[in-house]
Amino acid sequence: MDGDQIFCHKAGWGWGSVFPHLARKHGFDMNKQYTDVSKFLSYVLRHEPQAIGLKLDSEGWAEMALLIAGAQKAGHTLDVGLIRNVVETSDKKRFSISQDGLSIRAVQGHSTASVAIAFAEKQPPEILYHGTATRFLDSILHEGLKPGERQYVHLSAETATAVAVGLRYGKPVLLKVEALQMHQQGFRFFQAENGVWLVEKVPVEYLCVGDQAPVQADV
Ligand code: HQG
Repeated sequence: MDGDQIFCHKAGWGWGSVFPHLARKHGFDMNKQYTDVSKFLSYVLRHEPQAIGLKLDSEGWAEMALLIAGAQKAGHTLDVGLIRNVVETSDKKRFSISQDGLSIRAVQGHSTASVAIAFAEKQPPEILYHGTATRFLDSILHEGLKPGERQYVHLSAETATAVAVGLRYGKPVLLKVEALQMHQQGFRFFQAENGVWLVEKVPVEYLCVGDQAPVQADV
């Protein structure tokens, strides 16, 4: 799984978000602070809510107050302002906060079985992309793309995002997915609110490596 499993155990995240000018003056690295908090949120809202005694509903929502209290007990000081800043500045818009401001959820990427978001089914574009590392290629070309510990295989409409995802695991390789063709043949596609495309699996015959032709299935 990705780096979102790793998070910083340092307490005292709160003040830099409240006094950003002081944070800058004292050389406090807010980017790092936000990244640490984002990884912590990914960890508890996608994978291990029970690690801080948190319960998610089936749509993935957690009560903000319980999240903050659970985090505090585990030694991580959070506050609503800091969480809002992290959510608003998230490059991939990983999280969303409910309209009443009382709840928060990860919009995709879950592995926890307690969450089953009812994503709306959607027709995908002709081609979607998946970024992976060269070391996984043999296995992928043998058995297709599988979701691993997550609930879905994640695909993106842009090559740059896919390559960045692949880079996290080693030398990146871009896979092209014949998404529309899959859809026409009965595979269900979903799109999370941050634009990430989700599908249960991608059989090998719908995959191309870079610009190559689709792979012949092993049957
Ligand atoms: C690989 C990021 C061997 C797959 C992104 C990937 C995404 C196989 C790894 C989100 C395989 C799973 C998800 C097979 C797939 N044999 N390896 N048959 N099938 N794999 O982290 O897609 O920054 O669960 O290629 O934006 O890398 O975290 O999935 O390398 O949406 O918010 O198995 O993570 O979002 O890894 O990344 P992951 P992913 P965040």
